[in-house]
Amino acid sequence: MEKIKLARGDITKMEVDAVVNAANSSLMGGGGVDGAIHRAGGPAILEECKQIRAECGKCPTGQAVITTAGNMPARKVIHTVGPIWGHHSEKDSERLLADCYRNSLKLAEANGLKSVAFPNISTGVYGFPKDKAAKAAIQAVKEFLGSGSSIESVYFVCFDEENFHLYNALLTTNN
Ligand code: AR6
Repeated sequence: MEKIKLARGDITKMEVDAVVNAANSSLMGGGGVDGAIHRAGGPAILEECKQIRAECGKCPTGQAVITTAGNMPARKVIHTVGPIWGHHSEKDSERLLADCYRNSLKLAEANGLKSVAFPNISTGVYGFPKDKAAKAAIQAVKEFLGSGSSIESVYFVCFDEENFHLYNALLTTNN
């Protein structure tokens, strides 16, 4: 599907309408890509996250919220919370991970955003097996884009080599 693109590197540098953050349900920041996004975007992101926490409470697994992207080239950050591997059945984990991609794209659409960059949600600290995560992510995005979406491009931004090779193989064989 030509709307789906593969990129390698640091998601904080992406010139897209929205970068997605692999957050935790506190929305208060953390390590990995979450730390990188808050560092690159600056304190305005945390300020908005605090406001969301005050109004809506914690962000449940699979759900997504939106803030400014602060100093990053992107316009917005969509924060989603991936499942922690081992906390749910395998089937539920795959469904919750797919929810992250679907709900992030829904939120992008609702905000009139056309290009979205995703990191490989849950495949770092949260320990989701990378091959299973890549399959679930690609399937969820393809289904979403296939059902009449206003989103024009979705980037899978792979930071590590293993994910990049997995996505490269899956996207070239499935296209
Ligand atoms: N750009 C793109 N991808 C990145 C970057 C970056 N700058 N840095 C890391 N990755 P992780 P999770 C990749 O651990 O597993 C945080 O502490 C990384 O190689 O960031 O969903 C949160 O606050 C990996 O493939 O997120 C949560 O507590 C992917 O991003 C928890 O970690 C996801 O790894 C979330 O864990």
